[in-house]
Amino acid sequence: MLDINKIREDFPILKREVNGKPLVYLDNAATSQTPKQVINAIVDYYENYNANIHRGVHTLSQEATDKYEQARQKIQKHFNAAKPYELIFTSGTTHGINLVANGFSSILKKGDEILVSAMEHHSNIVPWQMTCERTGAVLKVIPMNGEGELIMDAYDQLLNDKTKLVFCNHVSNALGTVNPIKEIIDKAHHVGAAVLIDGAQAAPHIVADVQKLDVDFYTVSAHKMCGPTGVGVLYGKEEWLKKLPPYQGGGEMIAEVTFEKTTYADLPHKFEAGTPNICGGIAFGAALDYMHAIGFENIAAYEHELLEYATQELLNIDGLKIYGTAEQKTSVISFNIDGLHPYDIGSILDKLGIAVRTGHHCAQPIMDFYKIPGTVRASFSFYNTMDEVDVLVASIRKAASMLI
Ligand code: C6P
Repeated sequence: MLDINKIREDFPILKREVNGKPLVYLDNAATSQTPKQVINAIVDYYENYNANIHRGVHTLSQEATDKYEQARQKIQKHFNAAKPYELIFTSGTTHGINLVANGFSSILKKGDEILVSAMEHHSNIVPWQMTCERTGAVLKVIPMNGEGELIMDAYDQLLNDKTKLVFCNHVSNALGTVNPIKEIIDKAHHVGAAVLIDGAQAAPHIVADVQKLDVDFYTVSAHKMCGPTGVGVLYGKEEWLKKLPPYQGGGEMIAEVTFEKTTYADLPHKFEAGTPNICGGIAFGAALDYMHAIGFENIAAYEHELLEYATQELLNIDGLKIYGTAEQKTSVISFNIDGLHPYDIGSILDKLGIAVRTGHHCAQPIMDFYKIPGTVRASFSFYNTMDEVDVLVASIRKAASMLI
């Protein structure tokens, strides 16, 4: 049992008003809010040991380096990676995917096939299209059904010895579907293909054990799991990270540089050119500490209650249709109301203090599948309350009555 009122005390922003109403923050899938424990870690860094890392002999630099590398180890432990250097600090999920997609540009050949799920975020589509353009590899799509679940029989049909890579999100940002990634990974490995899982939307709710999953790449953003923006992590199996060329060149990623030739640093530095988001990495570690103190199982159980209650209450609203009705879902509800534009509903909800996301959610192919311009998306976190669900439902009814 979580003490939600006590948890809410950790999030200063939840006390503010928006348009004269108490803030009801239901845009957690876009970015989560930041507890004071994480804010304090950021302040502590800038007040006490702000310095560049891995470079200086001076005390501040060594302290910052130690804290940054401790954060990497916390992240390693969280994802149960075999080695700390299998975790590459990035600016977020988008960066992690681009790093891998760029690396595969030098591995894929004309006619190779790569499979993508029908419910990807644009950041797990566009980098691969760019890779296909460069290499002549072919992108094929694993289709989904009306519930927003992948059609696994079709996946079986698509896999063959030309398949070199499969990429899929663990959880869909627009639908909330939890995909059967273990099955996806095992089947891909059976034909010798590597797998990249976009964990951006799973990470706030589900702990992924990368060794148990046997996944080749798994990537997340800190800002969706109580951490700051501009930092994330790419997990890659050591053998893959050794095989891929560096993504960016610059300081920190080299062993030796002459004008004739450069040799690269060992992992993880080979992929970490330039001064990283030092404070962000340390704060990411603090965010993981915070979430573990609450407990991911407790979080998942409570968010499931929020999902069930909100789904049931929303479906009582005339003309409301939910997109994404998979059996396995996180606390994301995408919906529309007959005859109303999602943007209009979102704008009225904002006037009533409620933050939701409207539009295509950077997943246009999903909207095309349902032949809709977009949805209203309410996404819940462990600091949301059942009362906030009631406020959301009453406010949607009000918005609908104003618009119809
Ligand atoms: N989705 C949403 O509102 P970045 O921006 O790099 O931190 O994460 C990109 C990303 C990748 N994959 C998935 C499944 C995602 O949901 C996101 C980010 C936000 O749904 C902002 S578009």
